[in-house]
Amino acid sequence: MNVDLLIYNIGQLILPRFCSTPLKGDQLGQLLIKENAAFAVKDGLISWLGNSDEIHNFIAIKKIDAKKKVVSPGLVDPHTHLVYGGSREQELALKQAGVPYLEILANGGGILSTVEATRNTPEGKLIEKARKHLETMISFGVTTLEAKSGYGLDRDTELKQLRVVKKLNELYPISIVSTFLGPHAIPLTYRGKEERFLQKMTSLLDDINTEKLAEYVDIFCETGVFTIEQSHKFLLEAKRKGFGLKIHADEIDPLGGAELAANLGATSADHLVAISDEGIKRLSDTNTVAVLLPGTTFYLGKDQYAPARKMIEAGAAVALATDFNPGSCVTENMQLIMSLAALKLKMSPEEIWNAVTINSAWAIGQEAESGVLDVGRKADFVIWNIPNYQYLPYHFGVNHAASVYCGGKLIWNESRILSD
Ligand code: IZC
Ligand code: ZN
Repeated sequence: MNVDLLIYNIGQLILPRFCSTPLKGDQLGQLLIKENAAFAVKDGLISWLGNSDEIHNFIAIKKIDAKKKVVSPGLVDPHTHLVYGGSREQELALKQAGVPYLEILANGGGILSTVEATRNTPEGKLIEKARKHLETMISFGVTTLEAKSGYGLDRDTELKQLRVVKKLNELYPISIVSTFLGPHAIPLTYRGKEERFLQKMTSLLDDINTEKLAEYVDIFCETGVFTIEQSHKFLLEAKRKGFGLKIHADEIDPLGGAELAANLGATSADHLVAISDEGIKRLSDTNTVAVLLPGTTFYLGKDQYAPARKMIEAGAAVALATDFNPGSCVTENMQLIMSLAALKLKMSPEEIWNAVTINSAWAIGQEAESGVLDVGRKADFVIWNIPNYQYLPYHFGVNHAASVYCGGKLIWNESRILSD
């Protein structure tokens, strides 16, 4: 049989399971590991998957000896604020002095300072900057991700950010799911006129639909930002217009964002550090994915992490993401998030691999395309420099990716530094 690519001698092939719903409860801890595996790729898709000793039937244009390494699906990062201007390193000293994140924002800093910088950065420069961050993400094994707007808070800049994501999607073979996060903060000029600001952001939905600039909407539902009632109103209107729903929920205060997400059939509820027991129960009753962001809790210097074990045991579908952004989690590294999930969320290696592949794909509606290696699926995969799948969360803070493939094509390789 003629194929484009044959990869063989795989020590452990990580095979997250595709079910009709995101993986919940005990299912999250089940991961199929196939030893001495091989698979073939034709026209960008996996055309065969089996044992390494069956490969003599194939004539391949290219053959890769995996040398007993671990291979997994490409990682999926379902929550990033990829596109922004400037940076906020001067806020680190404020954080060290104990000024809370929401206080920095209330004083016109934080998100609002990035808004200022993003408004002042031309589209071309935003593209160049986002490309660097995106390439770093890819180098850590990501082949599918989500990217939010939310640093414009006005029509032109929100659309500019979304157009940058569209452009990045054209420039790279990876998939970027676009989310409109217009209600990310209240501009100083709209203080006391929050309803008017929300109306203004809602009025952009038709333009975004017409230009096909986003599949999802999101809102920062938090004390001093948007209330539950405002979030409900915005999300409901977006749902009516055909958008999928996401929500920054219960990160700092338990406002009931998880319950709202479940009630509205949101695709995901994200953060959930302060989720209530009722919120956990409501999520468990639905397929709304709980996207946990332990990098943010770590970066904000907090001791209390999202109650991942409680959520998994209650039967909620859990996924993991970086939350890459210039304020509360400045890292593109999904592997670091996997280590934090082990150390801080007490998730098992099996749960973690499922949470960064198939469940994170569900969290952005990509479950039919990403997060699983199987015949007929897109050949997005990573070859890892690790002896077994448990090793990755254990050895933290470095890059274990040896090479990253998207649609059967090599898109990143560790040897790029040592040009041969
Ligand atoms: O720029 O601080 N939490 N939004 C909500 C963020 C963090 C991003 C930021
Ligand atoms: Zn976020």
